[in-house]
Amino acid sequence: MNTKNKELQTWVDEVATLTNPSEIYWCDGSNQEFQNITAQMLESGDLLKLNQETFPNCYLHRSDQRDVARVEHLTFICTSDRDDAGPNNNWMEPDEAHRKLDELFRNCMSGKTMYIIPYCMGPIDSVYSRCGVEVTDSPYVVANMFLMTRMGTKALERIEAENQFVKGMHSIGDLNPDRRFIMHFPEELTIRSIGSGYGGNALLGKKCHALRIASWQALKENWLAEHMLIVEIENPQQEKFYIAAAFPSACGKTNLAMLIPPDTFKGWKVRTIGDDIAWLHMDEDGRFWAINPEAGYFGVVPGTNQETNKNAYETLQSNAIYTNVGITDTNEPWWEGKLEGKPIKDWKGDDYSSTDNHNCAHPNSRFTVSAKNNPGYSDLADSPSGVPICAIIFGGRRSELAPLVYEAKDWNHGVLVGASVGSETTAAASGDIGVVRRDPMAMKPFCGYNFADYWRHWFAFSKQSNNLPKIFHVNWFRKNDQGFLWPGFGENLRVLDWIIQRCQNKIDAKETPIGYVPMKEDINTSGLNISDENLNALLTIEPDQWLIEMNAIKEYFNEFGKRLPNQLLNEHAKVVDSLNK
Ligand code: OXD
Ligand code: MN
Repeated sequence: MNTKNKELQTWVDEVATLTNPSEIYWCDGSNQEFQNITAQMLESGDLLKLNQETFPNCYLHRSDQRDVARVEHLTFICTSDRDDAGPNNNWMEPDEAHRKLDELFRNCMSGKTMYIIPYCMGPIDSVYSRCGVEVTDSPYVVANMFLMTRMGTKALERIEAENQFVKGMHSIGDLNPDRRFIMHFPEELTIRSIGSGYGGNALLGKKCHALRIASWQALKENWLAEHMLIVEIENPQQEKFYIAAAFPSACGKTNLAMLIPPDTFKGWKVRTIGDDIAWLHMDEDGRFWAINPEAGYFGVVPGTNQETNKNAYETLQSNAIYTNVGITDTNEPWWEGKLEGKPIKDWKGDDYSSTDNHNCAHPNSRFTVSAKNNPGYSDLADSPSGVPICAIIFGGRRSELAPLVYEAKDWNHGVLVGASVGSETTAAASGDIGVVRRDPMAMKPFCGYNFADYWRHWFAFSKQSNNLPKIFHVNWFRKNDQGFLWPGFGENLRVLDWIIQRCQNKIDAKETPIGYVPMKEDINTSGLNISDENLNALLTIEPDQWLIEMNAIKEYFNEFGKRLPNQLLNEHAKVVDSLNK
């Protein structure tokens, strides 16, 4: 017996019988264990040492070339009733899914070690945290889970005390995309993933547990599990504000969470609570408190440098695992957007020269680091009660239409704003890039149940509280022929400043059919080189264009048929009426 928890022991025994490993190893989460795993991966070639003088304890992992992103077409929600998964998910009948997976998992670990990773999503002592156990045959997964979660003995103790955990079974299988599945069984609190070692498919605590399974649990238990960063902003008066923001993958969540204030914002401080996932619970006064269930970052590397994101850049100077970046002549990691170094090998390990016309790092190359590496880490990321949220922001990557920022008229209108998010696709998932698709609340790939029920769940909070956060929509990605209209990165604090002042009821705004838009003079542009023309374009609403957009949104909502909450259609109709006037 390796655990006092009978259910866990029985399940581990069953998995071992099916997968037939030559060894079973229970992870304790110690530094020594991490070092042992790293040493073993260096020996097997799974990890390569980077320049240890300039990048201490940094390693490079080159993945299988067909395994570089999330695979949404192979990701399934297996509920007994197909409608519970909804048109937003791929669905398979649970028994059929288990049969298929049993065949794929049979003997898949023979000759290998099976690692048992007990983990806790959220601070160990928070009532909001939830535990899980991931069984895997991948040492890379163990090393990444060590950086990304609170794992090992403490988590196991909590599981033994609580007697509840999510069961996650993972094997890299043969990495053949034809035998790759990421399956979720929310009714059984079970995840089964095979055929991929990529973070989003293989680190089961992250997308699979903390979003897909947790969103299902949140529906049943009246909370929210969201694809949101959480950022702490302190103004010169030392008042602190906590904002949660949902953007689709690779649209700048990590950058916003680690923002560096522009020079003209003297006395402002920005600290990170989380960069990808927020769990929100309502207190007795109707305020939402958020915890970050994760303990590390799995961030997109390309574009990161001292100027775009100094904190992220510093965060990945030590104790980082890089996946699919290139290397320089001095054995340092290299990626597009890095300001120094001479790249000589690309992410595949092939010779590379800067005159080559392909990328050196994969566009979805990643870094994994502990959150504590971040110079802007907020201690409150470990607070069991979380932080009180004053504003929720939705956003997408839209080169046209969506203004820089607008505020929803109230919570229910904000649910429409979130449900209507559209964004151009990125390299974080396999498939076409740059195509606008609906990504409600940035949860399209991550909501573990029918979006129609999800939106109803969101609406229900308006009846429970008069103290809800204000809801906003931002777009950093508007373009004209010359490029981006807004400089983004640290300058985004100018928009957060406006949002905070709106939360404090300090300033007015212009009412438009789609929501409240800033008066031009209320966006602090001091020290910013932006033309009046661009600022006007960023803050102007084009009713004709918006009517086309609202039509497209309605068509999308219609896919959800009778299950769609009427409230969503009412909110939609209100905006359309107002645009028609
Ligand atoms: C991520 C993603 O890795 O959203 O966070 O794909
Ligand atoms: Mn994400």
